[in-house]
Amino acid sequence: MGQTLEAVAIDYHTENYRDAYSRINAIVIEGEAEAYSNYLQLGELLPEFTEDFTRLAKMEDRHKKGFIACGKNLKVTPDMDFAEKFFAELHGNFQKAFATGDIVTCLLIQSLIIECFAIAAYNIYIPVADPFARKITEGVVKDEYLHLNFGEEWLQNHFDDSKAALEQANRQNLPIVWKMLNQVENDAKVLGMEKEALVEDFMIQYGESLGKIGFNTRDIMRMSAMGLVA
Ligand code: Y39
Ligand code: FE
Ligand code: FE
Ligand code: FE
Repeated sequence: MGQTLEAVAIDYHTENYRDAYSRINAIVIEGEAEAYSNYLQLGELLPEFTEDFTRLAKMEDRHKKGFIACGKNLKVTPDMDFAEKFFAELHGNFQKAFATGDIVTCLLIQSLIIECFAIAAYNIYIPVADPFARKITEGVVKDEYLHLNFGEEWLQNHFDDSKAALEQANRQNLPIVWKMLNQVENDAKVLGMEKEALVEDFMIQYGESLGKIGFNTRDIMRMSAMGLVA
């Protein structure tokens, strides 16, 4: 018998799939909710851009609603306690930075790290998603590129004054992302998403962003490897 090359069909209705989905879906819902409030807070820190940030925040709120619908469609109850803990460390660092008016760290956490994490996750998810979630996620990921772009542009325009703070914030926050990824590695795999693919997509996106902002290749290598362990 000759082997045929075709995608392995995923059964979206198994207990195993729905259990994993209850955590991944919750993470995405919580992430979108936090992104909403992060952008409103960024709008407070940068009054000349309040309108822009409010627009981005509204998109995040729409994303959250879309992903809530994806969970409902699969009759999954999102595990929001898990998701809140999942984001706690990054969320805490954003709040600390906000409290001291540290715009650069807030932008690095939300607009670079979290947006690149979202772009990687959504791009890897789309080909293996159920048809309903695929459609929603395709719409969402387009917005995430706009969000990433907005942060990149501000940081590019303030690169000389932000460089040191960006390096420090990267050193503090990038290792948290790798820990987060390890926590969901198994659940992601159940959904058809490989950790290696997620890391690769994140690295490409994040590295490209650092380059656009003004870092050289050597900086990018050093910064994106920060805290990465196997
Ligand atoms: O800007 C945004 O909309 C980001 C909040 C959303 C982040 C979603 C985080 C996705 C991580 C999923 C990990 C699955 C393996
Ligand atoms: Fe079905
Ligand atoms: Fe979003
Ligand atoms: Fe976003």
